[in-house]
Amino acid sequence: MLVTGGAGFIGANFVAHTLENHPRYEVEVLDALTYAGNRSSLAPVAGAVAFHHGDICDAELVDRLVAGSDVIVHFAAESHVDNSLHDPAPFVRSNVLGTFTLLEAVRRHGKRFHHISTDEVYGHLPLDGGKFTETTAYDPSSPYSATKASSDMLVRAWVRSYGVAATLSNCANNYGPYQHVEKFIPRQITNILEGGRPKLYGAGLNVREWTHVDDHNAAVHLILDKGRIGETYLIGSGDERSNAEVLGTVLELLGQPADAFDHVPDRPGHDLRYSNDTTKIRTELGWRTRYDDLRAGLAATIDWYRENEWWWQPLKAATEERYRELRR
Ligand code: NAD
Ligand code: TDX
Repeated sequence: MLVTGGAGFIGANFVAHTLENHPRYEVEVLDALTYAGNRSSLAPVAGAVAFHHGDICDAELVDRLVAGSDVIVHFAAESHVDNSLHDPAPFVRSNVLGTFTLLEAVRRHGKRFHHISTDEVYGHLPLDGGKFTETTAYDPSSPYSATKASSDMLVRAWVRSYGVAATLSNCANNYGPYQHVEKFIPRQITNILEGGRPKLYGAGLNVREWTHVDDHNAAVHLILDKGRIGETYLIGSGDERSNAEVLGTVLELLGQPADAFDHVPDRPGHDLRYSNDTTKIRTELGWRTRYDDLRAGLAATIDWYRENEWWWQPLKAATEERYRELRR
C-alpha cells in the first residue's frame, strides 16, 4: 500500500491504524515534508514503513512507486483554508496537479486508488438545518475547497473515462493526535498550554462536525475492503458543535475561566456549517463510530498535547508568526 501524505496528521494516524489492524499490508509513504509534514509523526512505526521523501507532482517518482504498489491511498494535500486565502498557488499545484499525476500513474498501471477528500467541497449549510449527501452539488467557497473539488472531479472522470478503480470519501472535520498546531483545536490547546489565549474567529457561531481521526481511518479501510468502485462515501460523526462550544469545553478541561480567550477578526468567506448525511456508509458498509463522546475525545487529545510537547513545540512560534502575517 502506498500512502501519500503519510507524514501529515490523518495520514500518519492512518499508517499506524493500518499496521495495527490490517497487518497484511506492507506500507510505503510518499510525502514531500512540507511545513505540515513531520517525519516524527511516524516515529512509533518507523521500523515498519518505507519512507519516500518526494513530491506527488514528480511524475517519474510517482510512476515508479505506483508501479510497485497494489493500493494507493491519497491523503497528500495542502490542507489549511487560511493559508489558501493568503497564497492559493501551492493548493492548485499539490491538490490538482498532484492528484492528476497520481491518477495518470494509476491509469497506466491499473492499480486500486482511494481519494481522501472533504465535506467542504459542497459549500456550506444554514445553521438551522440541512445535510450534505453524496449527490449534493459541488459549491466550494475557498481556494482550498475549490482545489479539493477539482481533484474529486478528476478522480470521478478518470473512473468514468478510463475505468480507473477508484473510490472517494469526503469526511467532516477531524481531531486527534499529531494534528498541526495551525488547526482550530490544537491551536487553542497549545495556546493555553503555553500561557497564551485562544483565538476565536468572529462570534464563534460556525458549526463543525467533529470526527475522531481513527473513526475516519476505519471508514477508509471499510471502503477499501467493501466499497463499490466509482462511488463516493460521506464520513462524519454526527456530532455538530459551534466553535464557541468546543472552545468552552477546551477551556473548562484545562481549568481556565470561560472568558479567557480573544475574539479575532473573522475568516473571509467563512463557511457557516457543515453536516454530512452518513446513511450510505452506515447501511452499505456497516460503518459505526467508536469515539462517540466529544468531551472525552477532547480530554484525551489535550492529554496527548500535554505529554508530547516535544512534537508540537518546535512548530508553534512559526505558526503563530504566520497567523500574524496573514492578518496584516
Ligand atoms: P496535513 O496538512 O496535516 O498533511 C498533509 C501532508 O501532505 C503533509 O505531510 C505534507 O507534507 C504532505 N504533502 C503536501 N503537499 C505534498 C506534495 N505536493 N507531495 C507530497 N506530499 C505532500 O493534512 P491532513 O489534515 O492530514 O489532511 C489529509 C487529507 O485529508 C487532505 O487531503 C485533506 O484535504 C483531507 N481532509 C482533512 C480533514 C481534516 O479535518 N484535517 C477533513 C477531511 C478531509
Ligand atoms: O484560530 C482559529 N480560530 C477559529 O475560530 C482557527 C484556526 C479556526 N477557527 C475556526 C474556523 C472554523 O470555523 O474553527 C473552525 C475550524 O477551523 P480549521 O481547523 O481551520 O478547520 P476548517 O476550516 O473547518 O477545515 C478543516 O476541516 C475540513 C480542515 O482544515 C480541512 O483540511 C478539512 O478539509
